[in-house]
Amino acid sequence: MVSKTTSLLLISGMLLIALSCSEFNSSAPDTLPEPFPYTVDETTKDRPLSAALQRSFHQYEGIHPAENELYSQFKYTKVKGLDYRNHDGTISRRDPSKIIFENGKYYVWYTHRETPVIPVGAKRAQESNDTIPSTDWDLAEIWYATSEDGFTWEEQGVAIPRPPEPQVGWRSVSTADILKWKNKYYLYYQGFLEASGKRGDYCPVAVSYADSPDGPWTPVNKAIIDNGPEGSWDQFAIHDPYPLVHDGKIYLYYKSAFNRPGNVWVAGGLATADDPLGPFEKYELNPVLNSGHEVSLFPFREGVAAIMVKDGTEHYTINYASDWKNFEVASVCELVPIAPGPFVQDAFTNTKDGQGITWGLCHFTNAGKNGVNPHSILARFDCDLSQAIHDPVMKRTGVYHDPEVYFRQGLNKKQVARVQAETRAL
Ligand code: AAL
Repeated sequence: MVSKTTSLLLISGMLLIALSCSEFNSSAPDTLPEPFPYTVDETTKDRPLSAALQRSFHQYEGIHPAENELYSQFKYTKVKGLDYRNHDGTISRRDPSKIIFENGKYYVWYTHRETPVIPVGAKRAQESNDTIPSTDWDLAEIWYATSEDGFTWEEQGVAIPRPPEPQVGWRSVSTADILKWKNKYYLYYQGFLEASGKRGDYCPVAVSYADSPDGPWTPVNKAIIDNGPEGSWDQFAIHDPYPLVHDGKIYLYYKSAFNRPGNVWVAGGLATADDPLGPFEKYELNPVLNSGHEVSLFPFREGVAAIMVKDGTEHYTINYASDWKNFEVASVCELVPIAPGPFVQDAFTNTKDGQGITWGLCHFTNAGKNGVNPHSILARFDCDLSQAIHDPVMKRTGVYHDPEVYFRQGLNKKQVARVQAETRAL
């Protein structure tokens, strides 16, 4: 015997099937949607859309880059005031920190290498010694400069020298970034205990603190963010420490490289702490950024935005995470600054409405030639990744480069041979 409930269920099931069949039939050719409209309005986003158009309406802030606060072009200016000894390769400045405004001027910290000879290169790192650097950031110190206008910089000298062996950073200190917390200043940086390139670019993160951005800096003399346990993605290197303040805590993003041998994957992680000297707790779902050779972020609205440079699937994009952990692609950019150190006005204000950025310093690592005068230089970039500024020039797409820029990306000999063989095989 079929119970009353079972027969009711059967009837409603049949009804549902009939209904969904009629829905299926209703998508027959005579009811195809209207063609996509010439003029897009408020209702367009709700019509049936292809996958790419779905993204235009639902993933990005606007259908046009001009309507996307997290899209920008980047403009570049040579900075004044920094001498490179005629660019002979013995002075290098690279990896600028974020910029802060204190005592009526801008401050930046960066890797400063001043060595009697040029670096031998990572592949020949075994030839490095106390005076011969392996890489451009070996045997380096953290220096700083100040500026009244962000274009002309006055070098102030060393902030963090190399401590004596065996303290963390004795071989080299590099790639610093700044935190201001309860009226004290903290510089986080890579502390090398061996010449970079010997086994890889291996180092933990160290920290020094001061009462003034002009120092004097007191080193903590220990790794403040340790490499991960054996077998984990950040077991060998913690690079590019980048602190911000969010939710009353220090949010420190960093980068590591892993998956060797194979295609090396460069990704970003997050470590948080209640105190600048730690303990730092790594987020359990690290890495949180899937791309980007250098780490550069800024509070934006309730979340945080990340400039993704060079490496990885999402290189040359701006990523955004409203919860500071789960990042999505917010825009695709070009000529993105390398190793950007932006001026982030609200980096440490615990803001829930981050204003964004309009400029900063970056570096060019190919200011000289390998084997001749290799070194890096600092440069200024400008952009409109800011809520307050609306600069239509920065929202254009498509940068025209000289044809020579393309032709410099020529085929190598092996590629030419391959191309010729392809033709012969036809
Ligand atoms: C940079 C940074 C880190 C690396 C090296 C020096 O651009 O990612 O600092 O260790 O390259």
